[in-house]
Amino acid sequence: MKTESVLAMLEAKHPGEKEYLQAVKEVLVTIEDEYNKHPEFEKHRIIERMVEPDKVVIFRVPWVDDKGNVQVNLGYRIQFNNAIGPYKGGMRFHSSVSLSTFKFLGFEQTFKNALTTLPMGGAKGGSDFSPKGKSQTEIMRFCHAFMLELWRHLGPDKDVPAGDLGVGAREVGYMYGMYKKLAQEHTGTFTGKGLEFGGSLIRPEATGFGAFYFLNEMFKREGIEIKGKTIAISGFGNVAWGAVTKAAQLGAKVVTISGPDGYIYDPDGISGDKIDFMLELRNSGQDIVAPYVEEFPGATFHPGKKPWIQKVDIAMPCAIQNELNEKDAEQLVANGVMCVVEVSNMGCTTAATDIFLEHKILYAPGKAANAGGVATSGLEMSQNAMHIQWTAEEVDRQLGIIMKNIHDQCLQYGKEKDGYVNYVKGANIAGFMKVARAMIAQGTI
Ligand code: 2IT
Repeated sequence: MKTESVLAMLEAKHPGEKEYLQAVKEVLVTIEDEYNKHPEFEKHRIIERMVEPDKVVIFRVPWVDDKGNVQVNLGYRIQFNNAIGPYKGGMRFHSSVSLSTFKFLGFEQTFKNALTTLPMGGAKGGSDFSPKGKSQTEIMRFCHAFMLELWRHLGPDKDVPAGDLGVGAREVGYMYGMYKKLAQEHTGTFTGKGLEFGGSLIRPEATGFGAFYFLNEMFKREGIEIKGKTIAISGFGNVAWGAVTKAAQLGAKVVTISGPDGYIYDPDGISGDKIDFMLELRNSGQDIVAPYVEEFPGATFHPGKKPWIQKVDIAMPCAIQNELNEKDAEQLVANGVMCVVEVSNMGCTTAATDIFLEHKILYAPGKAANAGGVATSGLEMSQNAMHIQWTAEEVDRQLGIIMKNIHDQCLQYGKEKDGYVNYVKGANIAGFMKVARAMIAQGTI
């Protein structure tokens, strides 16, 4: 395999799919050497098969808003790869999405899910529907309209969606409700469900908690403690909330959160009722963080700015792809950052990641660090299949074990001669190996 020729082929076939090509390139560059040690991969054309989704479903979603006007959105589901298990991955509702967004997310999800140790294939989906400023009934009507087409592509052992940006427990509830009615079964073909109808304890916290369990493993190797460290977090949604909650439990100080309107700097640290206020901010449906300073006047709001200019020990992007760029990375390094945990999917640009690796900063890529979310979705699927509910302690314990296991897999392939661990390389190769071996075992399909 030659990375350049595979990329040239993809660029010609899929021009303009920027995020997708970026995600593929990042993986190819890091696995090339290992790939070429295994002639069977080339023989089976594994990489040419793995970079293309198994199937793409795109459909029209017409619905009626509160004023009686007809609205038209696009729905997507990318069933990327089911070599190791049923398709699994979240749904994103955001005005900015395109086919490229979902293909990059589905591609990343395939590797991430492989790392979780659970039998889950990769998928992603969603819509260009923007929940911002929509009423509760509009959101419900949209979710129901969306499922009228998507339901036929789903199933508990076929394809199991969950939440992502713009899709939380409320949206999952509406989508699952319509799915259940149409499919005439209640087997939990969605994760992130409400606790009353098959949801798992700890699933809401899982992505943020898992990122800290991963960070803890990285720090343990270095003999560093999380306690007392200052942390910059971006975003204020579900993932950021879980991360801030765990940081406070571990005695670290989170000094920033952010939204599309700018970032909040709170020198006293975000803990206690400030964490609860994050939920209020999100529930307002306005997608802004500025109201935080009215509630907590010790903090300052920095309109239009990103939190990466603050001097902190740890940076954790928790919002959206490419939210931390080359300049941000340079700034963080100049300010002496010791660790960067990419919690959003592809939160760092390639140039930013390269800067962290060049400076030998402890750097965790999203597909390892944020895998706790989908891993706990896998645990929700297990509970549904067994018709039982585990305690929060039990789910949290299993999440901890899974994150440690992901860390160990990264070490296996990412350790360099000088002892530095390139977690990007480690995660990509470990995820790739599992999917590749499963594909070869199943023949050319
Ligand atoms: O990016 C992700 O891993 C998610 N949005 C969670 C997916 C899931 O199926 O729980």
